[in-house]
Amino acid sequence: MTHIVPKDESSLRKKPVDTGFEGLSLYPGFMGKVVQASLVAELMAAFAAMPPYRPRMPRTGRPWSILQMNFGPLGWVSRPEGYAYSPVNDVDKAPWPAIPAALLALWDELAAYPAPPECCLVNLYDVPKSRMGLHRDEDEQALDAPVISLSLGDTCVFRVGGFARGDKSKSFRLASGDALVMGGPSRLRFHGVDRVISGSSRLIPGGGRINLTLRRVTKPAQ
Ligand SMILES: O=C(O)CCC(=O)C(=O)O
Repeated sequence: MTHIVPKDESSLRKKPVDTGFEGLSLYPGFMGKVVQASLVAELMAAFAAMPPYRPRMPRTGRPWSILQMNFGPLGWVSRPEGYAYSPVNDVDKAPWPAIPAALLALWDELAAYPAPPECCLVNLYDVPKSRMGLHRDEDEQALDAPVISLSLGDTCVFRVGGFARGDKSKSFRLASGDALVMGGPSRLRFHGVDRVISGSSRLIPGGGRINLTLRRVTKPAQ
């Protein structure tokens, strides 16, 4: 199924810039301002019905510095016993809301994968010290599918490294509307968010950054 969303000025700039890593493609301003604003309104309505929560780290139980939520048939959750995908949230066992059409359209345009995403993990960087440590997205069976993320709101300093935690890494900025594809030989690179630059965008009421990460979890039926 093809998902249609309104096109705006971003259609003119849908070319990736060179990140220096094969399979890691950055599309600056991929989503234009009009679509970003309507997506934020849709997200806010969804958060009113199912509020984002502050997850806890496996083992230590320490709270994350970000809030999380999910859309889609499977949500990624961080629990004391480990990371998992779950069809319902851990708060009241309700199913996650459907993935917004604008994000399914983004996947259709960039993923080059024969099946839709099953998880849209929402990371909300709500306080100036919110960050995400270096990690790999490796809880999925479908490692042949890319991970695609969209940034909304304040710009962040995103870090990407190699295939071991201590490998050399480099950073670049992700601004509102930027889409990042991590696929092919870059699918399992370590990555994280060093910091968010407060006040760099006025998109989100009250400020902050929202990252939406689309993932295919299971292998599609042949
Ligand atoms: O917030 C970001 O840009 C990165 C999110 C991320 O790495 C993840 O959800 O695995």
